[in-house]
Amino acid sequence: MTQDEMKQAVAQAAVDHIQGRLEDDSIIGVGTGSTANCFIDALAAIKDRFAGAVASSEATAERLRGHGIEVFDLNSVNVMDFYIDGADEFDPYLNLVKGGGGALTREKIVAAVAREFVCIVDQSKQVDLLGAFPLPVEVIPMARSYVGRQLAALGGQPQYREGCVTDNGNIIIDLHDLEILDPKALEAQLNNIVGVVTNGLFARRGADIILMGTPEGVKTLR
Ligand code: ABF
Repeated sequence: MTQDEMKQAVAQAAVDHIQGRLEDDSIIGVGTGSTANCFIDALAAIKDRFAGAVASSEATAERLRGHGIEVFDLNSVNVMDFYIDGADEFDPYLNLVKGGGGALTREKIVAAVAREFVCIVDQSKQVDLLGAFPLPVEVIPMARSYVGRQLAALGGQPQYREGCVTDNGNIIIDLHDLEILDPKALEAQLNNIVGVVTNGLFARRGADIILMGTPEGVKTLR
């Protein structure tokens, strides 16, 4: 099974996971990235079974609309049963690193609203300890140098992501070479640096369930 086939398999598994619990007025939170794109394509087959979606990025909104799925502003949504999104890394406690695609802030906001966060990944994302994937930090542009110095003081190697402007008009600094021993504490610590908008650790609100694509089929981790 190729990596793309594993992504398609977990995308379909996510549709199977939610479809029995959808109502006509359900709104689904939808993430960003190639695995989330597979989910959007699979979701299109049941688009008449729910009201629409909230998108975590402009790219996702465009893909949803391309399938004829209505995209709602999050501020008009009170209840969201599911958020479905990929990840760059996950550990045995379902803590995640996200934001390789640059959409971390909107992803974290939509995930916060959802009752259940269903994370869809292929097995390449599974790690014992987070941190091999550079941790993305979204930063207000004028704070770039200051935040970079603060991140270096934590022991990692901050690297400005050249040419990347987020959907919110901010920049990304990727923090390399940091072993993340306490994801919840680091998530809070990073958020306390002035100029940081958010960071790619999803530990305080990690995944509720992970659907992982493997060559033997989709595994469910809770
Ligand atoms: C988003 O897409 C992310 O937060 C993560 O950066 C990325 C994973 O992408 P892919 O599914 O393409 O590996 O979910």
